[in-house]
Amino acid sequence: MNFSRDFVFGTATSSYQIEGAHNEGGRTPSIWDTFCATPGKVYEQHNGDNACDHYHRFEEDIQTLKKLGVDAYRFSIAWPRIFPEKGRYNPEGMAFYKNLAKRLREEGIKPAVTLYHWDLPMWAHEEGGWISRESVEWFKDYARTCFTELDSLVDSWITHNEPWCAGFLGYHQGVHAPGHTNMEEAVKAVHHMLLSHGEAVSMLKTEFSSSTPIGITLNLSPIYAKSDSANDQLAANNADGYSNRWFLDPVFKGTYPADMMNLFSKYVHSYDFIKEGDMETISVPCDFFGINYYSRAIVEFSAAQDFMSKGAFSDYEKTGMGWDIAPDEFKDLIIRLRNEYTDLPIYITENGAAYDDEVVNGKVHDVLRTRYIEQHIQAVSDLNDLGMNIQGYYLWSLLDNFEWSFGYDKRFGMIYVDFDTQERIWKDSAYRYAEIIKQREASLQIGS
Ligand code: PNW
Repeated sequence: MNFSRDFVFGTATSSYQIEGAHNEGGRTPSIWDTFCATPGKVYEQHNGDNACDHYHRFEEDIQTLKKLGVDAYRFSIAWPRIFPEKGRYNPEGMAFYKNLAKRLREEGIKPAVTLYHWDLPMWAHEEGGWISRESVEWFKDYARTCFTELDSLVDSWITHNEPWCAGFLGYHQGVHAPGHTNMEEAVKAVHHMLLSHGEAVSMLKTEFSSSTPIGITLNLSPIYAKSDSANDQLAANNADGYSNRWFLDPVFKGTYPADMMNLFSKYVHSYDFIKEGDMETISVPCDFFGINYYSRAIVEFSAAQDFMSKGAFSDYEKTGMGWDIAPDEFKDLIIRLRNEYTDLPIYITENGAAYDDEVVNGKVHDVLRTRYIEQHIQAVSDLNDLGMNIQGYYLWSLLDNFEWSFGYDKRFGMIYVDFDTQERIWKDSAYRYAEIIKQREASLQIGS
């Protein structure tokens, strides 16, 4: 492995997944609190009420970050802590993040901050949520407040995390909050999220004349057809359109893909929610591109599945989520992005794996996760040898946490969390990650 001195090794979390303290500091509910309270939505009706209690234990967690030796820590801000009601700013909520960012800096860790990692305030949802174009204005107010209070403490801004999940899992597939199953709503919600991204990027650069790098994070998955048949090829094209191009094209080319607009028009009765100038706003130049990579997909044609192609069997080894372990396909993905979309610096803002970890004599020998991480960091190194300009890697996740509809059943952390006692236990993967980070420094001292 070969990493330059300024390559960023980090780890990532998000507010609702780790903070807990759901009714403290003036926070009001988000759509995820409501979704969790709805029977049948989340595994054993788990919720983020307490999660990792990070809100009270952030000092301990910062010490863990320090011991890991990470350069950067990616966390998100809970919007309902900042604006618990429409138009009412809550300085107490902001104080938590100010302090967190300040303490990270004091410890030499760069804060990389995500504005939206899915916890939309309930008040905003009740006024139409992302389906309403007004959401763009609410998000701008929220972003402006965060920029005003935190820009001097933050090393990079991420406007949105994975609008595919927030939009399509939340409003089309119904498996994430707010649990709607309406494709027209989903396409509108995505449009407004992307618009709010563009608006926030422009705001930071013009209103704030800030030089803090800002970008968006997309979850991307390379898609392969099960066979050469024309039908399977079409299925792969459509799956790629739904998962990847519906986001890449507007952000980098200022257009939605025409083939997908056409397919979606069976559900989307009118595209007149796309106003003049919107596509220019969405495609405003950013400073970097964030990618969350977990797996690839193989699809086959199925008439019943419409544009959502059917997942096909694969004999690849799987993680605890049942996701194929595919570091080579990760390379395909990045090379494609370089060829077809962008020269911007890339950050892998999430990569990791869930497994059923077991504590034995106070230790967690997570051999499979450790190997997953090594393989993907090796892939990043290989990609950089090919000149792909990946500037950082954030491991998902620092801690076992609330894994959305899977509740606490899926553990993604390199640090094990006992959710009864809140004890944190280093898994072998955490020791290995610390070693990888350290070795990079050691080899550089010799080489330079
Ligand atoms: C991402 N899928 O979510 C999120 O950014 C994290 O909050 C999450 O914990 C992590 O990945 C692990 O899942 C995803 O269904 C959720 O394809 C679902 C999917 C992809 C990403």
